[in-house]
Amino acid sequence: MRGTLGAVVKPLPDQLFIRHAADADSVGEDGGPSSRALALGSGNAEMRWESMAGQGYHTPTDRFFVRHHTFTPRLDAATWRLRVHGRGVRRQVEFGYDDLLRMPARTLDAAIECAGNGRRFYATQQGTAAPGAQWGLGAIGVARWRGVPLSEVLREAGVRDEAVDVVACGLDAPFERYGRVRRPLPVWKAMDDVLVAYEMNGEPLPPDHGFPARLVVPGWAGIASIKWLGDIEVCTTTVLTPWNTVFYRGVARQPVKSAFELAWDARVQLGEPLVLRGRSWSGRGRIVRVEVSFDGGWSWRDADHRGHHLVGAWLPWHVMWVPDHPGPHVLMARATDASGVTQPLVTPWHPAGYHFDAVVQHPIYVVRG
Ligand SMILES: Nc1nc2c(c(=O)[nH]1)N[C@H]1C(S)=C(S)[C@@H](COP(=O)(O)O)O[C@H]1N2
Ligand SMILES: [Mo]
Repeated sequence: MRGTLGAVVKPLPDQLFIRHAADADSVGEDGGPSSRALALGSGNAEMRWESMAGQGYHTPTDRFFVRHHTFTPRLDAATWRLRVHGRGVRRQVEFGYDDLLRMPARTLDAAIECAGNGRRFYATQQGTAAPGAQWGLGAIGVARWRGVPLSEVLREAGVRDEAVDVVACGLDAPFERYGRVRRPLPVWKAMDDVLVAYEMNGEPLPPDHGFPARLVVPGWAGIASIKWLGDIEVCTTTVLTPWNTVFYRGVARQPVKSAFELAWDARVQLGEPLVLRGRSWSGRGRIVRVEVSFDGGWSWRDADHRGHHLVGAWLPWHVMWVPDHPGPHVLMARATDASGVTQPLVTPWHPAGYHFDAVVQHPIYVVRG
């Protein structure tokens, strides 16, 4: 038994995270409300992008964003069970933690990104605030996940031809009046590239990220990647849950986005050559081009990259720049993905603030040395 009790909640230091206090008055979209917001391991925290500077391809676990509807449950791997059942399978099966560890394992480098990532720019760039946690661009991380393909888990139960939706349910506390956090996946996606992960960046999954096991659904909105997995129901009809009707309605694949590995309002030296770094990603395929503007979008320059880019993860890039006049500047980066979509300057309004894919205006100050 390699498992432990999921008892440790990770610290969220201010150098690595921006916390989003759950607001008791906000609607229950991504981020709120929760009167339990003061409980240990509750609430939401996004990664500060400057904390990715100098890091490798993956987001270190200590700075990977955290998004809970309630709070981190303490689960014991020794008694934990994953149940697979429903009309869409031939037989009900149960897996313990050790059963999963004994099954054929796969490693997957993939991003998890909240559908509400970038929500605050609806207010700051487009003048109309969307309700919910006011995420900047830090509600994304890329980790090396290891676990068992969901297709293998489902095969043990014998998937019927009639199967339509696969509903994954978490073991965390019920969210308000909506019950346990759960979300249907179409069976084709469930059988395609989804992982039942028990490891993150080479360690057992930490409690905040779903110990003992979670789904990792590449390219899709974070809500699909159910943490603290306890139950998978395979259904023969389309399923409606609060998490595809009241919340996260109509979101599946994530759009294309870009971020600089730089603090907001960063100070840079006048006249000093600078290598600016960032990353771009899309749930619809690889990034094929990244352009950067230093003059408010009048002119654009191609960023360089080494082509290290996995489907379902991100492309790191860099660009040289010599700031030639002091004062406030705006940096902009825009990416194009393999589906041919380039980040627009304005995102169409979304009432829940999902899918903000417009070019983000990143303010910096050029100062004399
Ligand atoms: N059981 C359960 N799974 C969940 C959630 C939750 O609150 N409970 N939050 C979802 C949402 S909205 C997101 S964006 C991701 C966040 O994953 P992370 O906290 O590991 O970054 O988990 C998803 N899975
Ligand atoms: Mo999310």
